[in-house]
Formats: sequence, C-alpha cells, structure tokens
Amino acid sequence: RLTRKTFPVTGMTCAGCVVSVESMLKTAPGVKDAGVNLANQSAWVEYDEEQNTPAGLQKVVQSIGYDLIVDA
Ligand code: 9UX
Repeated sequence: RLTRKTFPVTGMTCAGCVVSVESMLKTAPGVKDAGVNLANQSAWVEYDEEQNTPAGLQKVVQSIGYDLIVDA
C-alpha cells in the first residue's frame, strides 16, 4: 500500500545536496516518488509500506552522509 510521509532531513546546505538526497530516495526500494525542500530541511517520500520503512529510508540517506529523522 502506498503511503506518503514527510521527514526532517539534516545536513543539506545547498541545492546539490537536495539533488543528491532526492536522487538517493528515488532509487530506494519501494519508493514511487520523492521530493526534498532545502528551506524546510525536509523530504516527502511516497513509498510502498510493504517494500520499505522509515528506518530503511533513513539508512539510504545516511549512506550518502545526510540524515533523515525518524520519530522514535
Ligand atoms: Mo553543495 Mo552539498 O556544493 O554536499 S552539494 S554543499
């Protein structure tokens, strides 16, 4: 089932970072679409809940040196 969630993202300082994070999210398993907002330091992700999780999305973002914050 597709869901769309918004998460804080830390570590982005320019438009290049936005492209990197957005591209990475779009290649993650189960992700249909994603968008990143530099001013808001956030990302929305539309993904299949049976194929990925917030923790999984966090891992792919962390793998390129940023962080996606998941509620505890
Ligand atoms: Mo911009 Mo982000 O030059 O790592 S791409 S700071």
